[in-house]
Amino acid sequence: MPERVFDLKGARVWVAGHTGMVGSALLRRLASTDVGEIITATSAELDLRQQAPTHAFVQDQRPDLAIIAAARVGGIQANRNAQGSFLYDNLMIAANAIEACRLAGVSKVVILGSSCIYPREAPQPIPEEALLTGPLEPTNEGYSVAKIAALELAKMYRRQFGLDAISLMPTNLYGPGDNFDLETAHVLPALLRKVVEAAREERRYIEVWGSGRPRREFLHVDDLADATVYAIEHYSDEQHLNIGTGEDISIAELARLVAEVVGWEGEFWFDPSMPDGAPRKLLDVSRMQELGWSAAIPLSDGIEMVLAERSITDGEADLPETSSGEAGRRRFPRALQ
Ligand code: GFB
Repeated sequence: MPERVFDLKGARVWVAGHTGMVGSALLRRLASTDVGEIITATSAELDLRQQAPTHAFVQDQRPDLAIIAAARVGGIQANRNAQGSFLYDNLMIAANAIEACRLAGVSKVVILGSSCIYPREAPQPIPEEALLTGPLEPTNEGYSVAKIAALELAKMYRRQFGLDAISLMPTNLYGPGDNFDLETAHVLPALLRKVVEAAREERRYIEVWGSGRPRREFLHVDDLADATVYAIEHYSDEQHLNIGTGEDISIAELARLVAEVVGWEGEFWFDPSMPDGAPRKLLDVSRMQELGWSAAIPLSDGIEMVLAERSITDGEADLPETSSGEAGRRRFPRALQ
């Protein structure tokens, strides 16, 4: 195991975006470490798109470690329909948060991106070096450009100001607290909801967008949270790191797997009028493996874990409440209460 480069013991940790799927997984994971204090603010308390309140918050709270898990996220259709908002919101969140951390002297900053930063036709599996080597996938160009800008800002602030910022690029995520709204969800929660509802209503068919041929890699968000803590403790460099499982599956195969886990035996209708998006996005995860970390949750187990969530099995599938986790000593800033 590589040497420890950051000690979480007693650290004051700001998790930006703690109510989201990634942020709440981070709170669950951090609860089993010996961090000193977890600092959070909801988006109603602190709008990270606003520079002055973001800078004031970080100056006031003075975290030792900041994990920037706040983002505007969504599936292929949400991205395609709101490219400008995905670019603006994510750009502002990243710029304000990173600059605020630099000004407040935060010891370590973690930037979370996405595998969609890579060119549409990147070699597979995609090595980190493929960044900025070709045109992006058009359905999520706004989101990708914002995430590329964030990782470049982190890299340049490391070079110019010595900020210890690391950037992690997870593949497609799923898990508890996911978005199950069919218009804006990613494929896995969307298919899970469609199959659960078809089983409940004894329907024989469900609709799957696109051709079913694109391939995707799916990482359980608890694995991402574990990788994040591992990278915080063991990594400090400007090179961004891919986080994934190293395995992918076609959308048609995913639909069959979800049906199998749910125990539904119907058929799939593919809708070619809906976009396929990138043909494939399998990450090369050798850098993280060499550092000593690998994903632990197999896809079928992960789907079962999500299925066990009350929210999609109790008949109230739309937009389940995101959990803010049980991270123990959380403290809301007095001024924002
Ligand atoms: O997960 P998804 O929305 O995002 O879609 P991307 C993945 C694939 O699943 C696409 C197909 O080929 C979709 O056409 N698909 C089939 C479905 N049925 C459905 C369905 O019911 N709902 C959805 N959503 N898809 C997003 C990016 O791309 O992934 C973001 O737009 C981000 O920027 C995120 O990177 C991780 O993998 O295509």
